[in-house]
Amino acid sequence: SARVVCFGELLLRLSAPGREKLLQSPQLEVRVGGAEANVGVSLARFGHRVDMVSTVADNALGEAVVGELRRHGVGTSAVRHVPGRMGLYFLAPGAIHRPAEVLYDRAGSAFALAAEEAYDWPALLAGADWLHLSGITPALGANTAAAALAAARAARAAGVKVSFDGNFRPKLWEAWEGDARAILRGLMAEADVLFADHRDMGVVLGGQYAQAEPLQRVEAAAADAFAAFPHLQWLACTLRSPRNVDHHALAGVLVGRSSGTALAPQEEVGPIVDRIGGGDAFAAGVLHGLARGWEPERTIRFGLAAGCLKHSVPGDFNLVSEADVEALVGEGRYDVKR
Ligand code: KDG
Repeated sequence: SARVVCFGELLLRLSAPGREKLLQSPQLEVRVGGAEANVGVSLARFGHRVDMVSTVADNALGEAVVGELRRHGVGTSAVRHVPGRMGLYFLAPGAIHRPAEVLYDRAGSAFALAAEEAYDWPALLAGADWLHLSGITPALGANTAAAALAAARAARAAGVKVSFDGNFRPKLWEAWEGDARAILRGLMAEADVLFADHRDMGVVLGGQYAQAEPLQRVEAAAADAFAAFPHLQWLACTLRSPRNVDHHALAGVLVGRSSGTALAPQEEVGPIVDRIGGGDAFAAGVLHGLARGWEPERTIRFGLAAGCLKHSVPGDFNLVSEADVEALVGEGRYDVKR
């Protein structure tokens, strides 16, 4: 198994039950989330040794969040507890003709305010095989943008592979007028594995991907990414076809610098129980395959099946095992030779 360090904000998610809107709901359900933590929980459940690097509030909420990660097998000894507040997000899952609502309440969180110097990266990365981080952390402000870049550079210098999920969140960048293009470019330049599609690459590289087929757009974006980022070996994404608020179809794409494109055929997903964290579950599934040294084809099928399975689990975490994912891969369309 691999040793993986995940760096990012731990959030409390407060969601309205059922189909309720945020403005009407008399009760909110509390869950733990955060894109990088979601990846970490999946990887821990797949048998890897995962450590979270983060900063939480030194109060009962911070303690609860850290306890939840530990419960799912993620190491939390590198989480800093400091005076301050936890970041929150509010969610109403939406209903017919009404999209999901996500409200962030995380400005000035303990994580967002932590200075770059708060993290001793050479020590935190000692013995690690992978560092996973995402475009959410640098979108939170100048401190976290600097910290994310320092982490990625330290990993590169130490021979730790860097996995970066674009996770482009315009709302967060707009709040502080951060230069998303320049900052994400700097981070992607350190990445070995990139989770990004043609829209993300359009933001970062300015490319116009107008090819007729979604797959061609991704392949064109991947070619630009390989040209721009010298360390990059893999680019992965899902292709999503919306059906309705309860249902979409997902296909998986994994493009290798030297191995070409591997595809996981489109799967119908629905009725959806909870789609938050689906992208993180996909990323974790792909990282699992890469860490195991599987063929690209097997890797992308496992990644897509992991992402699909997440849609059946309430909360942000994909609380499934490798065997659960393999069982889904084993069903017909996910016919993987072992
Ligand atoms: O990918 C899921 C994340 O969006 C969720 O956990 C919340 O980290 C989060 C964010 O910043 O949106």
